[in-house]
Amino acid sequence: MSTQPAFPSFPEGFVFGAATAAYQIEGAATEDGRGPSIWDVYSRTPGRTFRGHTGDIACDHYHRYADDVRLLKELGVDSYRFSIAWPRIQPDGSGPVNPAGLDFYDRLVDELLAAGIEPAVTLYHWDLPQSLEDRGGWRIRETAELFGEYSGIMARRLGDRVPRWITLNEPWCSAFLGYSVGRHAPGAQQGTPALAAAHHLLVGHGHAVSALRAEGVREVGITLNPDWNVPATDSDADLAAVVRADTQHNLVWTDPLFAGRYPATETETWGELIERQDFRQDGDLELIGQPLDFVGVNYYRPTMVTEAPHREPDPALRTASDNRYAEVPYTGVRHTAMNWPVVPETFTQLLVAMKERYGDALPPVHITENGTAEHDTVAADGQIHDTDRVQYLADHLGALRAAMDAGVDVRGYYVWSLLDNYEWALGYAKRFGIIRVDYETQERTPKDSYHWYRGLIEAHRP
Ligand code: IFM
Repeated sequence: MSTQPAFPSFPEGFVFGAATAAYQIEGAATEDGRGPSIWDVYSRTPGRTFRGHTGDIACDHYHRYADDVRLLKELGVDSYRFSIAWPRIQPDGSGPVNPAGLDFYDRLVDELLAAGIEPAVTLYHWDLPQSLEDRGGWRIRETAELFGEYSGIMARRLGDRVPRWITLNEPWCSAFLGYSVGRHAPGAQQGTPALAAAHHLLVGHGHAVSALRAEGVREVGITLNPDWNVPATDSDADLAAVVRADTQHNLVWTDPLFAGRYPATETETWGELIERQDFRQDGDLELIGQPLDFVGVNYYRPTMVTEAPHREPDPALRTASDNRYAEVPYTGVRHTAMNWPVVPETFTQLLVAMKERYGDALPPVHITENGTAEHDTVAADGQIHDTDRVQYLADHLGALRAAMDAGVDVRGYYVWSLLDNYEWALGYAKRFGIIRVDYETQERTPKDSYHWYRGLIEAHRP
């Protein structure tokens, strides 16, 4: 019999949770008046996703949400983080509200509350209504304003029952994977427009904060996915490459949010692409930098970077992700099914570094995602003995505890993910769940990691 890793211990009141996102689990892509999102269009475009996988059915959570809430209840979590699909609420991204869309989230929230679980809502987890993309998407300011309106609609409907609100999930992915790398919807590969998108996402966050505050909701925050960039060598060139990587991944968000400024290293990072700043307006930094109750941090792995030449020498053709650095393999450690290096102590280092940079301006932290995709198999006993995932979770929770001991104010942890689900461009090939989903039958099977996490939560019950 294999021994299970010991449970790290957390203070009383620490929130244990699990997380998902709408497009990754809901399915029912054309049901009850939902409009198309950029992910519907992108995933249906040949060659964009693994074997053409789409979120059309996903985990069929739209119909099975009550069963999934039962699994959450058995897990014993304090809180469940899920996202709202904007195109279910406003099929065209603005204008009339779709009552059936609101009703679905109403039912989900009530089911959670009846199970004793606090809902934590993410307003935007990448599924922009396609009609807004057709008008310019996040490249234009109007999208940010409309995001504020939609946030107000949701707060008015659910604000009486949802205590924790997250405006955006990982805006780095929306701006850079979506508009410069092109590996996420809408699949654009651009320069300055991608930087405008990053800025408008922050402006949208600011409008959402104002709307949520106007409705008096309890806690408001944003979820970021800061990178821990490690230089490949200690050469000056590699250290400078880390500064550019940090600027693009981290400072572009955290400096405006927590220091009221744009990063001092942006010209060094983007050169000509950031010269024209007409997407910025007076008052934006004040809007963006409104006080938050928490910051959500999603963390999975470190990145090793080295200096590299521009891939595209002509600035007019260059994308915003072409910043003279490249990722190199992180050797000597285990890698997950995503080929991500497993280095738990970097989780501590990242959180401590954020605290050192922003001091008391850094709000309390919730880890809104952490977890791993592994090569799961169903054993002869019908179970999934995902020992690598259990070890990953134990080690990262231990690293989180070390950051707290070093003075970082962390209030909660949400495992990613409750269910195996649609991993974006990688389709259903990667399994992050602590519950296995058989996509043929939609059968759910809790994995060993689910049982381990339940034990951890149980061990913290007063
Ligand atoms: O599945 C994603 C999630 O949607 C956002 N954060 C990272 C996860 C794993 O890649």
